[in-house]
Amino acid sequence: MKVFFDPDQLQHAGQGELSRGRLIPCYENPERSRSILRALEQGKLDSEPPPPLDPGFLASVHSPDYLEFLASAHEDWLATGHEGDALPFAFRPPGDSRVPTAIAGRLAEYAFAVDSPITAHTWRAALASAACAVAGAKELRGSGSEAALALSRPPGHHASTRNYGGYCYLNNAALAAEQLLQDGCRRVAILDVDEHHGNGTQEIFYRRPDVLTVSLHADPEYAFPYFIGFAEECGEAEGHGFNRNVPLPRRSTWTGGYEAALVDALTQTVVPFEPDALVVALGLDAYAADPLAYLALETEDFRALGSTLASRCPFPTLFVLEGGYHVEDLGRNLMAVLDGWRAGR
Ligand code: Q9C
Ligand code: ZN
Repeated sequence: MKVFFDPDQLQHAGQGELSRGRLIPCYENPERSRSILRALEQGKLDSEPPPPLDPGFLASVHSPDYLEFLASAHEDWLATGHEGDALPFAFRPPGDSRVPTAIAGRLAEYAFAVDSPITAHTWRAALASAACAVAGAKELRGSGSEAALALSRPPGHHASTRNYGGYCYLNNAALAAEQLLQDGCRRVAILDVDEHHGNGTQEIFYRRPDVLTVSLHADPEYAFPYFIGFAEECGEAEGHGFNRNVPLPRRSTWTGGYEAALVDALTQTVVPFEPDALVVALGLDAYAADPLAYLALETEDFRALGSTLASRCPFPTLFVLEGGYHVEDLGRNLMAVLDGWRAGR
């Protein structure tokens, strides 16, 4: 299985985030990648850097004003007398329609959460992260590979057309899906198993029938991103019927609901869609010991998740890394999914 990773991704390292009323070191940090690289090495899997992205391709998912903002946000932040990481401290009051020009206002315009620092290296890392996902997509189509893995970091599934947050800036899985369509797929399914709802991915494809979006996640009734990810959101207009949300109760385990929900989503929604390729937005934060855990999967459950996907979804499959914040066990949990997947094929 080809694995894509670019060392530029290690350069995105925010100073801190707010958690439960305190400023703490960022959960989404470069050690996550290092944990995975160590596990790959032990499993004798090599990674390779992706070719650079065609910058115009980003516009297949994101709006030009948003891309321009991201590319210069940190420079603009420094140029106006700020220091450290660019972070929003205001949000649009309901009803106000003006688009701000000052950088502090533009951060408020484009951020939907305050958890995602923009550093001097964020743009370059986000580009490299997206490039991994796009290279993985090309690998499925170009080489006819059965599977590929994009070690995308920063993650992507919370980023929508023109908003960032939840540690995500560019929607890597959405860009991969667009690349798959461009390379001849008629239909692409995105299955999101990160424990948080993939709000960005849902929004991007909400009115389209060519990309099916299915997300299993902690119920937004109690979990981030709070406003979206409910079962009644089914898609709109032509996209009606092509979005499915499966919100799960707090601390759901594999045998206590997760497996049944996954099998149902695969057999009732993903497989009948007959996609030409499957993109798995692979978050590992449903791990019971994850510092952000709402759900309660164990390492062997990730193996079962991999084999369930492999046996029930006979489609070329691209794994795109999303969340997962238990740094020490992250690599092991990722390898469990891959081992399970190989065993299940
Ligand atoms: N300080 C992904 O897993 N913020 N994003 C938590 C706690 C939201 C997670 C705040 C978590 C977003 C890709
Ligand atoms: Zn997550």
